[in-house]
Amino acid sequence: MIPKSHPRYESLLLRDKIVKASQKGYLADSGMIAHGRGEAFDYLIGEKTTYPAKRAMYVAVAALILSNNPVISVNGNASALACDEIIELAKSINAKIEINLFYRTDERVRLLTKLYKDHGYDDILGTLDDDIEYIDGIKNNRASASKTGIYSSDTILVPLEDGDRAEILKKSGKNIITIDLNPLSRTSKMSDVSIMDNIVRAIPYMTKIAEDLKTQDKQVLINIVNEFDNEENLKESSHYCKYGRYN
Ligand code: PTJ
Repeated sequence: MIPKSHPRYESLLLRDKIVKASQKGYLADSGMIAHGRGEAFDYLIGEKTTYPAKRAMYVAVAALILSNNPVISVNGNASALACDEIIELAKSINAKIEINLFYRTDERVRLLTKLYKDHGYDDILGTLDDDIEYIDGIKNNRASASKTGIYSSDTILVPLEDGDRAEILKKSGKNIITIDLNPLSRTSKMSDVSIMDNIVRAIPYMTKIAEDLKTQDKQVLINIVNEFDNEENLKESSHYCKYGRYN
């Protein structure tokens, strides 16, 4: 039991979720290391959502609403930290959710399918029964995707994604949105929209934005997307790693 008065209460709660996911068997073995790296970046930015991250979230939500087949890709870490919030975002923007694991095993897929079911979501893609295809014919796990989900999607939200997978998705011509606390990661650099924020803050914020943007004209959303420069925004984001905590 973590006392609420602990100065690192929020951070310890997230660690606890990660530890429990590991004990339940759906976190990748290296999921804790990935979490630690994210935690370090979050500490540097003062554990607050920055202005450039908010800007990127507006663009991301606009792009997802404009898409024909938007998909939210989920892995062990994202599910451990934000399963309910991901389901809520998916419903609000009419996106599919797909299990997409870097370290894919049948057992982890089975456990994640059950997790989403237990949280009231039955339509998850990428399950053991799903029709899996290989992007651009690359016959390895990193290129596997559900036929009706990532394989045929135009825009994919890939939080906490490994660089290799992001690269394959990007090369296949898809619009890639990431949530990654590391602005220097290959995934952040390669994506069309990079949100440098903690997934636990970003996803609920995006759901709020969606409620607003869904009521706007299509042209307003197109303008939001077209006026965005991801490279510039990432540069601005990375300044917060140096100064964020001292603001
Ligand atoms: O569940 P699997 O098999 O798909 O594996 C998931 C991990 C995350 C282990 C796998 O994709 C991996 O190895 O990823 P990387 O290369 O460690 O990249 C994860 C990125 O997410 C890093 O840049 C971290 O800084 C970032 N990150 C970690 N925790 C968070 C985060 N970004 C946003 N919010 C977080 N809470």
